[in-house]
Amino acid sequence: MRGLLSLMLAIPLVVGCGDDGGDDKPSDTDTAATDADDGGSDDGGSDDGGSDDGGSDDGGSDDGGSDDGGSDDTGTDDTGTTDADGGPVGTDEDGDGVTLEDGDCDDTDDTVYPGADEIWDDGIDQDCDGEDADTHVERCREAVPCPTALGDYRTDEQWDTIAMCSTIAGSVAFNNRAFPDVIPDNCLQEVGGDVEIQNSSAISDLTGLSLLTEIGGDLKIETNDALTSFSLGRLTAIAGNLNMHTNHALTSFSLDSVTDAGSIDIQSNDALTSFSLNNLTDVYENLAIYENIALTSFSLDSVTDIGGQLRIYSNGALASFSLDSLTDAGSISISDGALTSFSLDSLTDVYENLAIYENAALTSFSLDGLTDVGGNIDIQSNGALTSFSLDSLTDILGSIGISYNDALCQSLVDAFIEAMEALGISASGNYNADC
Ligand SMILES: [Ca+2]
Ligand SMILES: [Ca+2]
Ligand SMILES: [Ca+2]
Ligand SMILES: [Ca+2]
Repeated sequence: MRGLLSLMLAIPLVVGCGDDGGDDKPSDTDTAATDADDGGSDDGGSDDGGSDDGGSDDGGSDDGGSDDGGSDDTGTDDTGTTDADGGPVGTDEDGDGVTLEDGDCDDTDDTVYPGADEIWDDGIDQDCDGEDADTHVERCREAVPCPTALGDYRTDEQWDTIAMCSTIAGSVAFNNRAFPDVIPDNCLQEVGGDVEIQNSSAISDLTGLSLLTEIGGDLKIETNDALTSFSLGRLTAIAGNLNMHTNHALTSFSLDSVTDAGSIDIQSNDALTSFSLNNLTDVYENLAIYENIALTSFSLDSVTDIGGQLRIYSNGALASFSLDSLTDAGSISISDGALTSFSLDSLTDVYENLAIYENAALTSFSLDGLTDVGGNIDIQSNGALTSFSLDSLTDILGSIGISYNDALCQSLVDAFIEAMEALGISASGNYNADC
């Protein structure tokens, strides 16, 4: 029955460009060196690429009883003759007097070894104690939790009062400020309420907040005309919403330790070309990405669940996106004029509606893992669409409507409707191409 449900013209559906053939995530980002599944066999525990390399684990640390330094293996030989950097086990390859096995944390750099002189604030751990020496971190070693009563912080004087606070229970706001051009370094790690950075014309980065690990409320970064990029690499939790909008100079941001958030709204950042939320797995409410006119692609390939709406629309230049681990979403709406492909290869369930409409450049799509839709499926006004496939669809509470797709043959729509009706699914399709 699966074949009957495909709707195709001469162009065959190709799911996931760049699939490396044997693995379970056909995304264009996976490679044999980094993916959990290389070459179609199992490297989650014992076997890599079909040839066993020692009987233990080459997923991360120790291969065949000979430690390769805690990093990944080279894919060649880790049975006791080659270590992580490709040289023989037990040799001091950079000549600094210490081998990997004896604790050289970078055996390709002779300025890095246990006991080496640490250079401050360069991002490199020279003395192999596990971290770079960081003035900001060092100054905040004496920081203390501050009481709830301190409340919100909006002026220089208020910021001075929290300079040595490691946690506060209230919100912090840095709004409506022309100066200074950076948020002062502070020691905040946990903020119980919101963190707001809004309407500030001079702030160019957020390094002053770089120690933040948890936000109990929302993170709002809105209408800041000079903010060009930022990274909050320690931030793991945003209990409320992430709102990023109308930052006209913002070209990129990364929040790579954040694992979950309430809603995420990325909107009207005119210069945004990339963002990175590489560890985000759960969005409890909505994920919306819209009207970011310079954004050409994005991937959120760790996201597995979106409790509310997924909405991608009106970005204008967005040619592709992928959410390849997403299995469940409340509803999905995709409407973007430059979109030529999208990848939702793990999607099985949409609890309410699925709408794909007014994607003028989209020629085909496949949602072959989708089995259940709690509402309607609407495929409408996609002017270039010639094929799609919904090969696993078995259960729809609402109906399927396919209309005003000017390049999609009505005869194929009719065949699709017939196949749906044979499954007891209500479907209709009108005003498609007469071919
Ligand atoms: Ca060495
Ligand atoms: Ca070294
Ligand atoms: Ca250093
Ligand atoms: Ca160090």
